[in-house]
Amino acid sequence: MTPPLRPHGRRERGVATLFITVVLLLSVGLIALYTSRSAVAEQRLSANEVRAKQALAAAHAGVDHALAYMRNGGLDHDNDDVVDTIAANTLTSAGGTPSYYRVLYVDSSLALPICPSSRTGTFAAGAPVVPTEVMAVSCGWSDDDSSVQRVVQRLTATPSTGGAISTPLVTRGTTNLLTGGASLLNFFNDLTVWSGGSLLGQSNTGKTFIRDRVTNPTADQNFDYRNTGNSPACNNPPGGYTCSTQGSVLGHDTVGGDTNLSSKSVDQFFQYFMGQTPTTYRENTATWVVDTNNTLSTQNSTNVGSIDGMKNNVIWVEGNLTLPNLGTADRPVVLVVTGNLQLSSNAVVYGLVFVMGNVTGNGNPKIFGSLISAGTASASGNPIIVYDPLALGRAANLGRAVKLPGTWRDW
Ligand SMILES: [Ca+2]
Repeated sequence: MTPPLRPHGRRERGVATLFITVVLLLSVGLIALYTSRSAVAEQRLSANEVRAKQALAAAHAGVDHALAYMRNGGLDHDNDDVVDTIAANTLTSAGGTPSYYRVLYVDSSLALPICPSSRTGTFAAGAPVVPTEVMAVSCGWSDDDSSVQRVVQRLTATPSTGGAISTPLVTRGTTNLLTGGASLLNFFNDLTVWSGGSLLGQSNTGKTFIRDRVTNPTADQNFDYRNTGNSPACNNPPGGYTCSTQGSVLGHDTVGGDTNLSSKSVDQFFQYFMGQTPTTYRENTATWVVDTNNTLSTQNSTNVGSIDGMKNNVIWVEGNLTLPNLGTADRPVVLVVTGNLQLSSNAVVYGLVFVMGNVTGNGNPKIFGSLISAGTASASGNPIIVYDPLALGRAANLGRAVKLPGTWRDW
């Protein structure tokens, strides 16, 4: 008797079904595994992307910090001739995850530092030697240091005068500066006083000096034109100079009663020399604003002492000022005083001094550059003003820094 075939065929079909089921289950399992793996990878990718964005945003914040710092007092706030360092910063987001940045001012002629993988790693570069134009190199890190991004941006100062100034003393009103023992010197051209008013009250000790064309036929900028001594005298002029005006005998180097100056309003007079209206200049160009009257809505300080010894800044003083030491030959200043300027000291100033009010006093200051007054100049001391094209040239580009367009890069 042959055994029935049916059960055997049923068993075979059962095995096949089981096999297919197992294969299907395996496939589903593999698909599930694959999907979950790629979901994890995607999650990781998007987390990386979030962290990269976080780091880049932090790096941008660093550049903005460097720019804001430079626009408010320049690169050397403590006047030690060393470019300041900006401390490392932590940013906290709305979600509570922190990010970090460190930013350096770097001389654009030097190699730019790369960002360390850890936010506490070494990040340093040579200090800039040209303090009015620098590269800001900023590194940003994500919360876990897994992403680090670098942003580089050139920061450059803007013009701080309206054009070349060629006279040691300019006044819109009367020039009475030679009443005392003032000495005005110009080694480079034959103009020492340019006045909208008359030149009054010269004493025998007030004098002007111009270049001695016999000993110095050319106006060489390498000549030591700043060496005037403490009390230059007409019968013994400083080296390279010759006396032109003494007492009431005015030399050809003095111009009085010029209606081109006297017909201007104070604002027009300011704009003529500084290239902008006073308000625009204060808001966009001044790098340090002192408000002694406490009438402005924004200022850097209300303490006039905050400007003592400043270099490489465009200083705006709202109110009156007694002239302090300011600038050096290499790091001059632009000083704007909206009130009166008192010369009662032995201050030494390099750069351009612009006074909206009157110049008064009786001190013995020295100004290497130019003194411009929208009022009158009447001082009885022994001020010495030396026209200084080198200091003025450097003072002409000290305005509030901007990001130089086209110099941004995130690598
Ligand atoms: Ca410093």
